Amino acid sequence: MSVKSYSKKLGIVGKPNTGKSTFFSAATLIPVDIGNYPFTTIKPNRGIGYLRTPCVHTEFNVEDNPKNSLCLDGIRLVPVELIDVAGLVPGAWKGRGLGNQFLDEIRRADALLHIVDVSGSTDCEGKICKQGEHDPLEDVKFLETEITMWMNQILKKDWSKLARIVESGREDMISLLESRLSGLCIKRFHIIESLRKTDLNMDKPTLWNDEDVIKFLDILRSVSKPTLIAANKIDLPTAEENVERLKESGYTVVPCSAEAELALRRAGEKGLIDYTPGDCRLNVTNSDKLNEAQKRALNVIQEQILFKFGSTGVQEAINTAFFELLQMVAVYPVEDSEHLSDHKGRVLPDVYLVPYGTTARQLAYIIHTELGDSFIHAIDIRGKNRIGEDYVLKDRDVVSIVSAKKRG
Ligand SMILES: Nc1nc2c(ncn2[C@@H]2O[C@H](COP(=O)(O)OP(=O)(O)OP(=O)(O)O)[C@@H](O)[C@H]2O)c(=O)[nH]1
Ligand SMILES: [Mg+2]
Repeated sequence: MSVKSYSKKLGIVGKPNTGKSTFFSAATLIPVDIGNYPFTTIKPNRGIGYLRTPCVHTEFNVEDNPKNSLCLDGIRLVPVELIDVAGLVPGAWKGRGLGNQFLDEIRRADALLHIVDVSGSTDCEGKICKQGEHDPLEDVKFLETEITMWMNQILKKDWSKLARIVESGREDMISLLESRLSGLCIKRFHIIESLRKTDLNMDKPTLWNDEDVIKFLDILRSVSKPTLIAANKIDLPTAEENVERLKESGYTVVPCSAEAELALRRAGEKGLIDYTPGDCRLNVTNSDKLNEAQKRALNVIQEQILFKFGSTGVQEAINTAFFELLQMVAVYPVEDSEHLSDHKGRVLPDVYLVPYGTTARQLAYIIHTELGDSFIHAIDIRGKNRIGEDYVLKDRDVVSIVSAKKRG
């Protein structure tokens, strides 16, 4: 199953030894190196994880045949791209550790999932320390600084030249920044939104001092690389209090145990348990094949993680990143509005993840340029009514696009 180019990428980031690769492996079921020491990962791992959303087939009382996604007992799993990168240590923007290599990998990420060791049992460089000794809030601040300083380094070289071009009236600030930062997946709307949030004079950039530039880039970072905190290792005793502290500090935080999720996914894959990622419970299906230690481990996960937190948090983190941070909606285009199928008769074949604000006609263009060009109107299957090109799609909409041309 491939992830189409319209899909967004989630970068899994953080200092070394926090559980990034464990999270990645749990989400993708790709076996990768996991180790209790810093810099286990050097080369990035890329893979496909899944968003979980209730499938509309139950509501429409039809049997579906998914093509670009999966459907498990009424749950649609929509593929998304995940990138697990090497750990980041303080000063990475200057090249410390695997510094720039790491930062270069997250250029193409649309959002970041910051895996924090919330138990505080690894120091700022990822070395094991006494449990609870390290403050995870420090890690959150440090990652932000590193990314802002990295952006600053990219821009600083040419800043005075850019500022002079703007003041001479040859090009405006937004277009200049857009072309300078396009390689970082920073779009025009990110720049406009960030400039709106500053009180700096954008017609007089030669007056901006170093601090002003950094202040602006800090805003641009938060707008263009929205970040979710995955408070990992909640299974350790020193974690809980830190989860609360992180939440109180205003960040979007999802408590999780990547290790527990990996154990459940592997047991599920072997047919030992019945478990869909994101579930709040597991069912042992093959108890004879489990030894006593495995039974105890599953019991601990059930009692101390699933019952207590509602899930392992891995699925919730991926869903929150796409649905809340990136404000995506999942829509089901169909060709045949009566049978909810494509031209081959496959029922509810595809789910498209599109940013909130996408219109019916824009969806047509995403599916096929020709479909966008020949768009006449669309049908909202749920409401059974005709919708125009400017209709803004909502999450779980099922739409059929009526066009002037029939696609072959
Ligand atoms: N207790 C506990 N340990 C975890 C959890 N997730 C990962 N670990 C452990 O943390 C250690 C580091 O895990 P990795 O996934 O290799 O961490 P990483 O962040 O990818 O590390 P680098 O690649 O070195 O940056 C391993 O010993 C894991 O078993 C968790 O949820 N709970
Ligand atoms: Mg790793």
